[in-house]
Amino acid sequence: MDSNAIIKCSALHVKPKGLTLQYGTAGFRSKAEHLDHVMFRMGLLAVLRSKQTKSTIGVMVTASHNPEEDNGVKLIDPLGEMLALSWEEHATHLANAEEQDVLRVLTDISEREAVNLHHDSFVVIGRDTRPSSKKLSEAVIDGVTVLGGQFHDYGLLTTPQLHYMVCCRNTNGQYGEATLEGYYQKLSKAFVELSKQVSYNGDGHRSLKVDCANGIGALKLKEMEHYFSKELSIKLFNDGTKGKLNYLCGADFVKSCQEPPQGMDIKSNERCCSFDGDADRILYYYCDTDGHFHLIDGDKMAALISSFLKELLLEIGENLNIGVVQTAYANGNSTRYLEEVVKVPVYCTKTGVKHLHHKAQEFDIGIYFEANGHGTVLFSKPAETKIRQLSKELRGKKRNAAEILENIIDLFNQAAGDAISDMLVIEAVLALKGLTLQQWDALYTDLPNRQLKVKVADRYVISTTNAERQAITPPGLQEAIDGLVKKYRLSRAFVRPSGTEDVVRVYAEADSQESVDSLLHEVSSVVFQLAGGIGEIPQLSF
Ligand code: NG1
Ligand code: ZN
Repeated sequence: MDSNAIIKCSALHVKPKGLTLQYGTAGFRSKAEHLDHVMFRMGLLAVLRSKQTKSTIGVMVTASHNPEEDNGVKLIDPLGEMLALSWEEHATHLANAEEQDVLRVLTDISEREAVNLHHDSFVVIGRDTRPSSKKLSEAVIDGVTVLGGQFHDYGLLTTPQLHYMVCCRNTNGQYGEATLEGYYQKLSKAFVELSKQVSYNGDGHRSLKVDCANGIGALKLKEMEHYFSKELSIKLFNDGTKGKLNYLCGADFVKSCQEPPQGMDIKSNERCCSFDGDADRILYYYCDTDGHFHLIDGDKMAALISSFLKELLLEIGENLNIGVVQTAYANGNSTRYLEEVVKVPVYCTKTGVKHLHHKAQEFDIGIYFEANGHGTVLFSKPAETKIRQLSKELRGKKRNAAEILENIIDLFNQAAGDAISDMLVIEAVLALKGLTLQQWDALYTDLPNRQLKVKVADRYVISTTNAERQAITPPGLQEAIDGLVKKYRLSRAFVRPSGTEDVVRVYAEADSQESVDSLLHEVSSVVFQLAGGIGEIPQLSF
C-alpha cells in the first residue's frame, strides 16, 4: 500500500465536511454532487474485498429508481450477489471517515479482515445513463488504481448485467461468457429454445410495449432485440431520447402511483411493461376496454412462475424443494394464493433483494420477488445437475418438461433480479401456457393497497422487528398502529425507514380503497407525531 499516493489521491476526492451516509438497502444513494469521495473510497474498498476473496468484485454506479440528480454505488460480491453484511459496515466507516482518517480506516479494515495486500485484485465497473455517472465511475477507477488494483470498465450496463459479468468471471466462464455478447446469446438462446416448444393456437406473433424509464434498459434492449425479434417484437417507449430518467415513467412510478407511465400510448388490452432506471425491476400492466388500468406486479410474477415450475416438476416426477420468498410489501392475497392454491411454502424477509436472495438460496428452487418487480428464481447446483441429467434421460412429454426447465434455468439471471431476463421468462411462460395478460391477472385479485412517504428529522428513530412488520421504537408507535388497523377489514399496515431515500415508508392494505386511504392517512399522522415529522403533515396526493 503506497500511503503517500493514497493520501494525495484522496485529497482530490475530498469529502464534504460533516456529511455522513449509510450503506443502505442497495448501497449508497445521495445527490450526485455529494458522492465523489464515496466513489473513490468504494474503489479502494473493492480492491481490499477482491484481495480478500481472491475474486473479481463489481462496482455499479447507479441510483436505480431515484431521480436523475441522485446517484449511488454498490459493490457486487464474487458470485454476483450483494456485498456481505460485515463489509457493508466497513463501507459505511470508510465513506464517513474524515479526510485525515481515510488511511487509518483502510488499514484497520484490511487488518480486521486479514487481507493479504500482496494478493492480486480485479474490479469490474459498470454505470447507468445518469449524466453524473461517467465522472463518478472515473472516481471509482482512481480508487482502484491507487491501491494497485486491475480493472475492466464495462461502461454502460444494466445493474443485473454487471452482476452477470462478476458471476461469469468468478466461475471461469462456466456461468457464461463475461461479455455483453455472451449475456445476449445466453439469454436469447434459452428464450428461442423455449419459444420452439410453444404450440400456437392462433395467437400468432407476440408483441410487447416496454417503458424503459428513460434509462439504460432502452440502450441494452436495442442492442439485444434482433436476437429474439422472430419470437417477440418489442416496441420501446421512454427510451431516453426525450424525457428525464424515472420522471413520470418507469416501474417505480407505475407501482407507486398505480397508473400507466406517461410517454406511452396504450390501447385497450395491449400488453405492456415498465423497467426501472437500471433495469433490475419489471412490472406488467394493461388497460381494459373500460379504460381501467390493471397492474400485474412482482407478487403475481411469483404466483405465475411458482405454479408453472410446480407443474413441470410434477410432470418430470421430481420432488424438488420449492420456496417462495416475499417481503412485508407482498399483497396479502398473493400470499394466500401461493399458500392455499399453488401450495408452496412462503417466507417473509426484510426489504431489499440481498435478504430475499439469501433466503432463496436455502431451497432447491428459490423463487423471490418483491412486489415492486424485483426478483428472480435460483436453482441450487444439485437441482440444476439433476434437471440437466433428466433432460437427456427422459423421453416424450417428460423430456419436454425437463428441457423447458433447463432453458428456464439459463434464462433466469441467477446472480440478481433482472428486468430483461424476467421479461423473457414471463413471455415464454405466458406463451407456453397460452395465457393472456388478463388471464394471468385473474389468478387472484389484489387487496387494495397504497404507500405514503413521511418526512421526519431522523428516520432511524424508527426501528423494526419481525421482518419489518412491527415497529419497536419510538415507544407507543406499534400500539397506535395496532389500534388503527383493528378498525378495518382484511387490514394490515406497517412503517419502516427507507434504505434508499430520506423518508419513512408507510404501507396499508384493506378490503376497499376507501379503507386503505383512511388507514394510510391515520398511520402516517401517527408516524408524523411520534417519530418527529417535519414540514407538512403528509397528504395522499394522487
Ligand atoms: P427502500 O427505499 O429501502 O424501501 C426500495 C424498495 C426495495 C428495493 C430497494 C432497492 C420498496 C418499498 N422498497 O427500498 O424494495 O427495491 O429500493 O432498489 O419498494
Ligand atoms: Zn433498480
